[in-house]
Amino acid sequence: MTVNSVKKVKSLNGTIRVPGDKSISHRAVMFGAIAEGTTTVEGFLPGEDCLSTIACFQKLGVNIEQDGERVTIEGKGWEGLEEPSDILDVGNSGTTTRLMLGILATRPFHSVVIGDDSIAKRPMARVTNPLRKMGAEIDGRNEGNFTPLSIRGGQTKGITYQSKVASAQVKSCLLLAGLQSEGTTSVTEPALSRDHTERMLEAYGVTVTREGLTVSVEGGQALKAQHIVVPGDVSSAAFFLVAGAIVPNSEITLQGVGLNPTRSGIIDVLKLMGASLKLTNETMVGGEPIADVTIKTSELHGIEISGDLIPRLIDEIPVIAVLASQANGTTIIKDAEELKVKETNRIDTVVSELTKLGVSIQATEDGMIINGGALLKGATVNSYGDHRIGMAMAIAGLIAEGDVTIERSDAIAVSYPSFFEHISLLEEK
Ligand code: SPQ
Repeated sequence: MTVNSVKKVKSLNGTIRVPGDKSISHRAVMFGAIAEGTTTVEGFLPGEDCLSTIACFQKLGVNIEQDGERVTIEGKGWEGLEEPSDILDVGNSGTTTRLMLGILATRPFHSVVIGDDSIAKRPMARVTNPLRKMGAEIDGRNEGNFTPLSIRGGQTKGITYQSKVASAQVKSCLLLAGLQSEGTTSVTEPALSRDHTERMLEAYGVTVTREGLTVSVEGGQALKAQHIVVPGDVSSAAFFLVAGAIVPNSEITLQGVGLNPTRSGIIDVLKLMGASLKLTNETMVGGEPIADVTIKTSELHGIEISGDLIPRLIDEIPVIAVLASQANGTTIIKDAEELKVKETNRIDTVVSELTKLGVSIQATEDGMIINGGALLKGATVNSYGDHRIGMAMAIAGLIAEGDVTIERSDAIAVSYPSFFEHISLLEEK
């Protein structure tokens, strides 16, 4: 088991560039794999999750070369995918699992998908049920809800689907299957989830129709190879935005952060809580808005976070809980049941681990209530194999009296392999 200890720092100052966006890196590789021609990716996130995506598509017969943040994918179109002779191991990645199932649903061959212990507990019926309705044959534990999953694709039919959850993985999975199905596929969600699939499919030459909360594609569409530049991951930036706001005497600039409005809820929350934050160099990269974000130590106050804001910051809630513990007053997080089906049950793990550090925090059915003004104390905590829990605890450690020792800290490499290096860079300056 890997263990890391974090000590209190006097201040954090300087400029860093956070790694490439995880959601966009996955999509760049998958879409390149089904496109015709050679796709090149710049700014790719070489985190474990995205490396799992590369390994799966290599097993599907696609020639992919990765060198750090550069990836070259020799796409041969949908027909270029081949029946894998080995199981497809998605590691810890829900995105790889659900989006790849959408692609496999239309391929006339058999594949077996497995992942780690965390993936084995995450619900897959949200994609396997609609994919079955489209015509794919899928089997697996608990009637196809859990990995290992076995899938045999084939000629599928378009679907009109009302998703119960605001999930980009459900939406993307069905849209990908829809691209090779008969007729139209439409997905409606209860609130807008991240729209990287829609934006990137358009960049790859696909026609995508959006009307309110409904996205549709026509079947029979091919993708054309592209050069994709991946923006910095706002979900990774969130850890340093919170650190900048809560560590005394700090000023941090994060360069080239992706600020797609479906992902930028953390910026809204920081502003609503009173943080001193500035955006500069706002521009577009690969169809996605980016900016440099500068944050300073701030006086914060508690707020309510709920409704349509939740899908725009769902992955940031663990570190938002750390932020809220340092605000004046109470912060209430509601409508966030989806936290229960992430790498861990993030309501339970945030509450249990922050309680160990001295935060007064209660779990609710759909979120948590965090009392501000906590004086954090050192303790041994556990990531439980969840990268975002590990990083949230490390950020708390920067202001705790006494060491915060994080068990299973290796999980952080799933999305941010250079996380501890970046902390030291900001400490040294
Ligand atoms: O890929 P994975 O494991 O599902 O990763 C997480 C994360 O914290 O990095 C969730 F646990 O991000 C998801 C996110 O929560 C990535 C994602 C995407 O790229 O489409 C969408 C969100 O999940 P969902 O289920 O709401 O669609």
